[in-house]
Amino acid sequence: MLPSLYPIVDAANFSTSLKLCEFSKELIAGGAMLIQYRNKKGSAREILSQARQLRTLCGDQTTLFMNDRADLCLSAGFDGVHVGQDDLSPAAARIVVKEGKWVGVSTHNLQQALEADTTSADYIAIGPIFATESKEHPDPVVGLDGLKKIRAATRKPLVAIGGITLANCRSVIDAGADSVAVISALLTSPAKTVEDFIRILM
Ligand code: TZP
Ligand code: MG
Repeated sequence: MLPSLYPIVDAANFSTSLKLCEFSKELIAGGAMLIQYRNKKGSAREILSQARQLRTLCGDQTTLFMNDRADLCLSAGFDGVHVGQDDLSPAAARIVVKEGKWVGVSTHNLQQALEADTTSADYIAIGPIFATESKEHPDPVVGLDGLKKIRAATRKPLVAIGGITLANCRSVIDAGADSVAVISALLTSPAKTVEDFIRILM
């Protein structure tokens, strides 16, 4: 089962690997059970190096997902891979990581979510729910009404993403999400903010 809070550590927000690792430790100190590592700009070697550092510092108690890259998920000893609409399909990612690892897929509208529902993906991410500045060229916002329609269309776990904050996260869960994925709202006071999210989402 996915935890209700799904923090994403985006390398774009950190000037060094050390800072990225310190931030990730804070998330875990606050109670994060899962982290997705996202690095849209690094080379495969840089991504693998940072991912291995994350794996080492997290130990086995934190579930780690690799964004985009099924191969690097395996190389870094991560627990799952999260693919988008332009990455390997969920079926192709599954062939790489096999059973026993998580495969998640990003969707941005009802049609994509319906398509993802037919795959072996373990969960479907949907967003942006609200406006976001953490993604280049984001798709149109889905909104809470859009999320409710997608909730009615699939039984797979739903991870909502995009513009989610302490102030609006409860409404996202109430609209049918199983989990909320968060980037920017965790950047200030990460440990305390994770604690606050978890308390609100309980
Ligand atoms: N996909 C849809 S919105 C988004 C991604 C990766 C960014 C979410 O970041 P934030 O800062 O929580 O809005
Ligand atoms: Mg992707």
